[in-house]
Amino acid sequence: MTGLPAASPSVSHEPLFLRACRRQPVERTPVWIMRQAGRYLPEYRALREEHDFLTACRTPELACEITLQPVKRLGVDAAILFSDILVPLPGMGVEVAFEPAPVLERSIRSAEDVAGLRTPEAAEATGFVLEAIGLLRRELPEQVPLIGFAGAPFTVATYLIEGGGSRSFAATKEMLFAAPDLAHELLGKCTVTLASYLAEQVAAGAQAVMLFDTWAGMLGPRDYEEFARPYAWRVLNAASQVASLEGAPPTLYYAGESAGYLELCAAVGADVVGVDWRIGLDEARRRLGDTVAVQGNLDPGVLLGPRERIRERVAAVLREARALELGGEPGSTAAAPGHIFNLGHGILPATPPEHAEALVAFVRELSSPGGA
Ligand code: 1CP
Repeated sequence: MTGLPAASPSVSHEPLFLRACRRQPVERTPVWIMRQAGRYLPEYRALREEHDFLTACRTPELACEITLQPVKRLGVDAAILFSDILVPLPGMGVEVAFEPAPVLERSIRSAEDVAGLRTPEAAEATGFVLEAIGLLRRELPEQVPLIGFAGAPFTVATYLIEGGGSRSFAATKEMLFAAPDLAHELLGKCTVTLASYLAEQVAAGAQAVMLFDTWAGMLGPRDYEEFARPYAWRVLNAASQVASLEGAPPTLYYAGESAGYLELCAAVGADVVGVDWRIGLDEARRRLGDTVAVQGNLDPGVLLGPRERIRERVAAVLREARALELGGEPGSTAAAPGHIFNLGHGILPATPPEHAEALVAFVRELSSPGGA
């Protein structure tokens, strides 16, 4: 042995969230909330009165402060960088406005449009994100790891093709089915950009990375296999290969409305698969197998109901997470290995902040030993 401190053989000092991502034992279920920094928080709205959304994303001190807001108020077990999946687009050559829904300066539909897109290095195009990560690693408590994130190539490509959000995704589908080669070229360019973006976040200090494939659910399984999964795999693979002192970062993958193709989501190769409320966690676990951790899956709408209902529904999610664990007492809400508590999608802006606080407190209480 040298003078270096010995590496602890036990992992129990590792933050709960990182242990759950790796399916290691936990004393209680870690919890965080998708879109936990945002419009339901009065402190966020106050800051947004003085700064517009993009300025907040592009100013490391502001992004850092907003990221910390829910950590301070709610006591969540992970922080997610305050940014947006569309922040890399200006670097590709397409400006974005948030009104608050995103509106792109132009849509990308022709071969010429695709050929004109740039694939910038993250350090050049989005250095402010990397700087915010550096600030956050100094500010965050040791037990609260920082999640970096990106949109998955398919989901980001839908915004480029549609020129913003969409309900029918008609322009996207037209490209997929009328010009599949062009779609693959566009997806390839998004993949190169987003792989660099996510890998650089890890190099800057992100301790886990999450890929949002929010609109993948509008594809049938066969088209998901062709247009979404391989590109998501490439981005996560690039991020997980970045060597850091802390080892490979756990990877999380969330696809919207994924109940119809959950097995395919597992094949993206992430350590954690996000699940929404359209499927029970017990059934999700059965279909995903036990080689991945599962994150979810409370309906965000439950937080609009009263505290008693929130407690009851938190207990139900914890019980479902446990249902398939060997040796678990039936009906117990004690922490299930490989489960991270979250909503099944982003928190709604109308949510009373006290209800988000209650959610975190209930998960802590009910999943702790003797808590049920
Ligand atoms: O006015 C405002 O303050 C802007 C509202 C807002 C916020 C707070 C937008 C515009 N984006 C964000 C932050 C954001 N977006 C975060 C960080 C906050 C946190 O989680 O704590 C993250 C992770 C995202 C990711 C994001 N943006 C996704 C994937 C996750 C999901 O919810 O499915 C998607 C699809 C977007 C696009 C987007 N950006 C903003 C809006 C309103 C939308 C959705 C619009 C649409 O329906 O197309």
